[in-house]
Amino acid sequence: MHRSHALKGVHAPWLVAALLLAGCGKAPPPASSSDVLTVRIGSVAPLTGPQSHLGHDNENGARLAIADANTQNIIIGGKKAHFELVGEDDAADPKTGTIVAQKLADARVNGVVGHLNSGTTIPASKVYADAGIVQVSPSATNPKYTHQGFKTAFRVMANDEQQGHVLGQFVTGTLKAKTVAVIDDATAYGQGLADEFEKAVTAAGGKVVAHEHTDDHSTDFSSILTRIKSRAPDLIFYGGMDAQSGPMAKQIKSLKITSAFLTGDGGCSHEFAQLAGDAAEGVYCSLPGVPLEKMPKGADFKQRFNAQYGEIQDYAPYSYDAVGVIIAAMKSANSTDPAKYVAAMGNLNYPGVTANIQFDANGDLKGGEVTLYQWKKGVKTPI
Ligand code: ABU
Repeated sequence: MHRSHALKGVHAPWLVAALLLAGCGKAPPPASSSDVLTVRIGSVAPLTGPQSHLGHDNENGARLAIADANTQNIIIGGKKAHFELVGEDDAADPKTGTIVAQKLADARVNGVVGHLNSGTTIPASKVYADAGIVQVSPSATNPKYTHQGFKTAFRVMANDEQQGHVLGQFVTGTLKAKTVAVIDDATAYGQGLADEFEKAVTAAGGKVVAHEHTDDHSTDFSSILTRIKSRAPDLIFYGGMDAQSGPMAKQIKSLKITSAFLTGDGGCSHEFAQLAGDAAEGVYCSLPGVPLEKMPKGADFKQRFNAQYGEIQDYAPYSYDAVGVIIAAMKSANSTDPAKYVAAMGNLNYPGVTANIQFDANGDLKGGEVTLYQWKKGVKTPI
């Protein structure tokens, strides 16, 4: 009698079954009878501000990987995994980066792809390490990120020690530049790469005649460039992002500076060519990895990404692979719990879009490559 009263108005069938079974002395079914396992992967990048085009590029790379994974009927721990992207905006700001990282840690996401910038990735990595959450950056290249002893930190591209060395060799060896001027944006990435570049140039016998600093929001470099013009270097190197390298290339041209101009990966995007216009012609830049057309599955990725999201800026394929390695490790460990699958990250041999991905003991990509390009008629051409 009492029981029928209790059931009145109860519409959840599992609850009715549970109550009836409890009355029969049998164990009730679990609260969720679903065979679907929801797996949440955070993606953090600047989605607002001057780098938002790069942030959306990263996020869309991750989004495409998640959409692909959801078509693959992936079973983890006996359940069909359904992957969800949790996108967050850190505005390329280190403080916001740690706030957003804590938000994802509190939400207990199963893994994180990001952040985009070294300046946000490095402080955020401590938050993820403390929470035991696996983090894979698709684009942060400052070596410090993977050299802090955090077992949760991984990256899927060559770091700036490698990039700076290749750039230094290129300038002194291939271009035969004797004097260089260096400008950086005073960020972990820009200044870090500029310092590595300067080290490599000096070690190869080149002379650094000026080293100037700007920031990642400036767009007027006329006083810096005027000072550099008076030193007449063979080459100007910029360590920073495309929102600065584009206008800088324009101002180099308008000030009739004849030095060659070279930037690292942050200044080497599709957006650079848009911002620089015809001043892009002849500019050199470097990108970790091999050209997209030489990547194992690059052509297919490009065609599918272009159809859904438009031009690739820089790092979308790496973001795609960052999701891929997390899921591969989950499958290998048969668990979506970072504490259980983190060990599998170190044993992966993952056939990604960008490379065959294996990590070293620090979480860095083994055998990472760097490619040099020159802009020719609006096309970033490998040299
Ligand atoms: N790798 C260049 C852009 C991202 C960063 O390291 O800050």
